[in-house]
Amino acid sequence: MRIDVLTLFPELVDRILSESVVGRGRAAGLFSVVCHQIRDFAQNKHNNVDDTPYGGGNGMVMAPGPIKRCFDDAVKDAPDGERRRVIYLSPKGAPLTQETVERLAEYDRLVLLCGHYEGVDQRVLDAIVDEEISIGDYVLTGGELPACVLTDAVVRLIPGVLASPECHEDESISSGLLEYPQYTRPAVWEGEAVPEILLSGDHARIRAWRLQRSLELTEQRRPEMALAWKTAHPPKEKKQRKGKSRQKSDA
Ligand code: 4G0
Repeated sequence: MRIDVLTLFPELVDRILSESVVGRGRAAGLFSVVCHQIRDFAQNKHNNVDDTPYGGGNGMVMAPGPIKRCFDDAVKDAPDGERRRVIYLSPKGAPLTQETVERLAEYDRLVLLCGHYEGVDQRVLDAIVDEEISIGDYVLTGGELPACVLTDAVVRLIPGVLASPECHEDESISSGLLEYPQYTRPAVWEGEAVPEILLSGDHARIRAWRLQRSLELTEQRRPEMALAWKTAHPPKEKKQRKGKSRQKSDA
């Protein structure tokens, strides 16, 4: 996969995506990230890329010209038949979910457009953007951190980026529940012991304990998620009791 980021702060995005697990996957050639400076495609003498909004109002709007020229330059050598998705990071986008991340991980190329000021002229969005995505209900000074968040979430699904592929299976969120608490050594820390069952070696009981912790936590923090999970995982049918002890309420 190749990810192109169209931004006014290409060095910021490049630095963030050069560190840690993402940086190592990138250095190993498991995917590539190319950051493009929108300002390089300004055509006025001060290299301005923003202007005042038609109709009045506060702030500035990013002009369509530099963004379109930057985009055309970014994709100029794209092979034909390439599966490409152009994404605009914005507070009014569709909420980013693990499901969206898994879908985006299937593309050959993602082009991420980072807005600033009060956003981007609607005409260039209509011309080049396939989907508008938000990483949450809050406003940031630019789309760069959301672009890095999206990139991190997508590239960790690329084989080889994470140490072991099983990391995806057990995961909170994709399982539909929040993750159970984790513990490591020492077995007693500042007087607090690790739950005894985790030291028992009884894997069936450990699995049941973890599921119970996950369910309780999800009930407390994300009741709507717990409800959805319970609907998808009805309790297992108990073995049929013998006729004599059956009650009227059994119908
Ligand atoms: C477009 C995304 C982009 C419009 C971008 C701001 C938060 C998110 C930006 C605006 C962003 C998010 C109208 C202020 C850049 N902030 N939640 N800031 N307006 O994903």
